[in-house]
Amino acid sequence: MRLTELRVLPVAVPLRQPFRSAHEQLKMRQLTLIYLRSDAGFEAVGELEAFTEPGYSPELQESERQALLEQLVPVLKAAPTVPELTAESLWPNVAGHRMAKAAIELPLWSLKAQEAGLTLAELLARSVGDTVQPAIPVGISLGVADLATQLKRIKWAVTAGYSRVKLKVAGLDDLSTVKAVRQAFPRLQLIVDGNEAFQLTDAAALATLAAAEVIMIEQPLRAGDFVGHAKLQASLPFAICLDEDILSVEDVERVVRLGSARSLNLKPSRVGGFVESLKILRLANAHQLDCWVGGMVESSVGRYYAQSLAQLSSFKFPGDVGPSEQFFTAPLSTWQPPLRNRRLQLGDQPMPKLTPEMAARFQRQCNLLA
Ligand code: OSB
Ligand code: MG
Repeated sequence: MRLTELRVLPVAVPLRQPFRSAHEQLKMRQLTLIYLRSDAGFEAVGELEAFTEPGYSPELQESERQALLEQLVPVLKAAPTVPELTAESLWPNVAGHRMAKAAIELPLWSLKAQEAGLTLAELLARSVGDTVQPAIPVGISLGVADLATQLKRIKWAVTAGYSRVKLKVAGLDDLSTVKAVRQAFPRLQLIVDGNEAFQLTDAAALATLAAAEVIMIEQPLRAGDFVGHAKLQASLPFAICLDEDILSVEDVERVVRLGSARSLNLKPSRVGGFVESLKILRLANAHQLDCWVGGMVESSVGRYYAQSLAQLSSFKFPGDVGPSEQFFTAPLSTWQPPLRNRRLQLGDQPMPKLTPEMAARFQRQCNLLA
């Protein structure tokens, strides 16, 4: 396969309501869309998922767009054909910049799937000897808010068909909200996301969440603290799930070796693409680490990739991969999978088509491979 076109379009999409985490308050989602066209005429759009604030990751929209334009695209342009998507990196001489790499690697997988006459989920499943689920239960991530707001949101989410709720917390004060939510919803599948807000000295306070029957807590401590997480995991009666900490399969090896977590939130953009994601999935499966697919407040375009990965039967726990309508009013694509009968109906989901307006804006951007 040869690439004939690569176009880049920065967009800013307003959120319905601010999305608050321990890192930041997100009001406007800045994204960079990447359009690819192959010599056979297949098209795919990818999305650079980095944020504009440096809380979640040091990779920012601007820095990753620059890396993409100045480091990644020239390598593609110099290559006669697109190499196989295997364990070998497409950019062996570029360190880091995982979100920039994923913004191109993911749509390359979509092109390969279209060439092979497969859905993206089928191609991913074949690569690891897995099967595809036509419909999947999904969870929802709710930003930090007071109890009344969370109760109202959860009532809506349960009615809308979500199977699991994740409550973001920004500190010890928010733990009482989690406990009160449990009182109001005795049977809800409930998890908590700390986004690095806690310290090892909070271990006893965090352990009290056992009474609220939370299934897991995501990334309670600072990223990089694999030893701290191992100590905390040993003292908690429920699972730790790592998010910010997992950038590569080597990080997962460290988790296994140290016992830092029992669950992993896998985001293809955070780890640099699907090749690394599948390596992580294999290793997690081999060590009984419960792996599930996370979200990055993607548009419907970016969500397609996370949803396709979540279709693999290895993923049992509901991911943060519901319709992106949760966040945005104006969709960038013409179709999104519906949440019906408490399942996201993915079926043979094709690469989403941009709205005519978005497609026209893209065509006005220059072809960087010309
Ligand atoms: O910590 O999982 C996180 C969104 C942005 C950055 C980090 C996280 C999140 C979410 C949102 O929780 C999940 C979603 O996109 O539905
Ligand atoms: Mg998280």
